Amino acid sequence: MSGQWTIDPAERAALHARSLADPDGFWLEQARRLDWITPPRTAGDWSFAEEDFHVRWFADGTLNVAANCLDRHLATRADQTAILWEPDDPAHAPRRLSYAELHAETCRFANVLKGLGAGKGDRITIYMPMIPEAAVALLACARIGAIHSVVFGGFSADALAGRMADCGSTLLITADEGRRGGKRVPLKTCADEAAQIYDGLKTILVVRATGAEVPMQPGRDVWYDEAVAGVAAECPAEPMAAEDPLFILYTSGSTGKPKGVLHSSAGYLLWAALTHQVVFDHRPPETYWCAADIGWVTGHSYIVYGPLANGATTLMFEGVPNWPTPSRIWEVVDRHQVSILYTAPTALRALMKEGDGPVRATSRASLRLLGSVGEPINPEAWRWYHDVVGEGRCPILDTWWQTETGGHMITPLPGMPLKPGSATLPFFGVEPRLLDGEGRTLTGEAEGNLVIARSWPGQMRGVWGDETRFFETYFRTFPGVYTTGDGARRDADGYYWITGRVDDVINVSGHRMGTAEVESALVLHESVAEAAVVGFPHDVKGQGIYAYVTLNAGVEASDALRRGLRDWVRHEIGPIATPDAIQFAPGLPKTRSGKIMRRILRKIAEGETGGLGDVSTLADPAVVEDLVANRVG
Ligand code: 6R9
Repeated sequence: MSGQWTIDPAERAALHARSLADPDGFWLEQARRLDWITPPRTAGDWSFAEEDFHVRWFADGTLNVAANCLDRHLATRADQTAILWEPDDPAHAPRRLSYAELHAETCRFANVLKGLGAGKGDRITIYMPMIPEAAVALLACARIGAIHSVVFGGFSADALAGRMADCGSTLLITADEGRRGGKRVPLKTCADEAAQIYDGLKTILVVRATGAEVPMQPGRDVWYDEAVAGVAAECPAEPMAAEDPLFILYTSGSTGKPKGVLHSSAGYLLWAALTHQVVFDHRPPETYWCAADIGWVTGHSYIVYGPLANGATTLMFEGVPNWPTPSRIWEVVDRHQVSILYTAPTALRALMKEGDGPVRATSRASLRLLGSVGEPINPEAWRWYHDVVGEGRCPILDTWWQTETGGHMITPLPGMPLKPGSATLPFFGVEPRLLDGEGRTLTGEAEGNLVIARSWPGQMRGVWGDETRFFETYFRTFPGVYTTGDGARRDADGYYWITGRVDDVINVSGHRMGTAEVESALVLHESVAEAAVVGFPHDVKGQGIYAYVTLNAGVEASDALRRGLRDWVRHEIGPIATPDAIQFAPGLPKTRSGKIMRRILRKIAEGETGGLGDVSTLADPAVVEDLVANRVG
């Protein structure tokens, strides 16, 4: 160890260079971080070329992910807290599960799943609040080799049903209710509604979280606490091939239907564990807190798999950062002496609005490192995080990555010189490139499409149920490289600055939302003829959702209808998809071939009505004048 941090900038550069020059040596060495049943002799085996497209890592190795997160720690840290749970209501008591307890609980849960007929390769959907049983459910699936598909608890019954149908889940794990910011989330009610829509569901396993009375359908619904009574706390971990799928996670893309991103067992776990260890310079048994939800990839990699593989004490928070007071997040830091905090810019911007008082009212002396994820962090929020929250003492780790990448890709390591708003440099094994619109590689200082020129162990392995979609979505536009969908700029020091999505995906409060998904929901409404959705800058959410809606003939535009449409989208997808602005538009700007000109719609939503650019290809230029005149702002 040199100085305060484990890896200094010179070592970082040397390790990165080696990871690219000798990938097999580097990755086989790193693979020793995991506990293998059969250690691999091969590292990466991949080709991004269309005729020979494949991605495999450590393919001859076998292991079990849950055993890596639990069993191997029992000899050294059985009594250390594995999961430290902070409830929504600060008046309620926190819960602590030691590694021994988490192991026993996972085994019991796994045995219950087996008792319900689940096994290797089955898809199990998890729709849970942020309680320890959610993590236990993930680990229990991993233990028996079932593939979990977590659906964020804020998604609607429709969204839940669609995701279960897509991957053919017959078993759903949920809870009676969840708690968030003093409110109740009716999970079981939504699950019942989803079961009405998707009839392939055979069993709903219900964890008692709040104790609310919920209807139970005999023959289909099972209380977890009843099923687990008397069940053994030992369950052998299923040996899995490195490439066996660990989970599916649905994410939004440019098309209307979310895709089931499929991750592997070994490559994914190694990526989550290595990045968690190196980027956060993690030192157990210090308390580490990733304030995401388990429903997103950040929760998978950095609440559950990475930290537990590394023997961390991982804090799991049921609530929201600003309830019951705007000091809550900092109070939790003090209460549990958190060393590493990992959160999203949208949360920071919301808290920043409350001023420095709620932060200064707390100590935060335990903090050592501060992480950021989910969207570009604006320099103002970066400085506030650094100067006010961290009192200038903690490096800010602005980690750029995606559901598809499994873990961090472009990120600082502690000790490196930082620049507010830059995700800095690529992680080990990552080879970013910037391409212009024609696919030409840009060198030196440049701005363009961010692509990754080689495979890495944490890369997604496919889109569930669609053999060609993985290649078509990520490798068709620019042959031979992985297209991220993000734009980036590289400065004179080689630092990367992510500029945001270049496709039809918008980033609302750090959550990905496909514009086409919101449009599909809107046009399902009986009053709507056509809809076009774009993002616009929003001072807290990063981007807001702006919807242009053309009504059916004879339907009158009104504020009541506007509210109705917002509720409709909430019901169809979930609250995160609620449009911030709805503009009724008699017509949309289209080319003569009928293609909606989103560039123009984006400009109008952004309020940049002065420079609309070339509108000469429009079928009816008068449409634009009407849109500008009736902009909702
Ligand atoms: C981990 C996660 C991925 C998209 C990604 C990009 C944006 C994430 C970022 C960032 C700038 C960062 N994004 N981290 N942009 N700086 N540090 O968020 O996954 O939900 O799949 O979103 O989020 O646009 O393409 P996911």
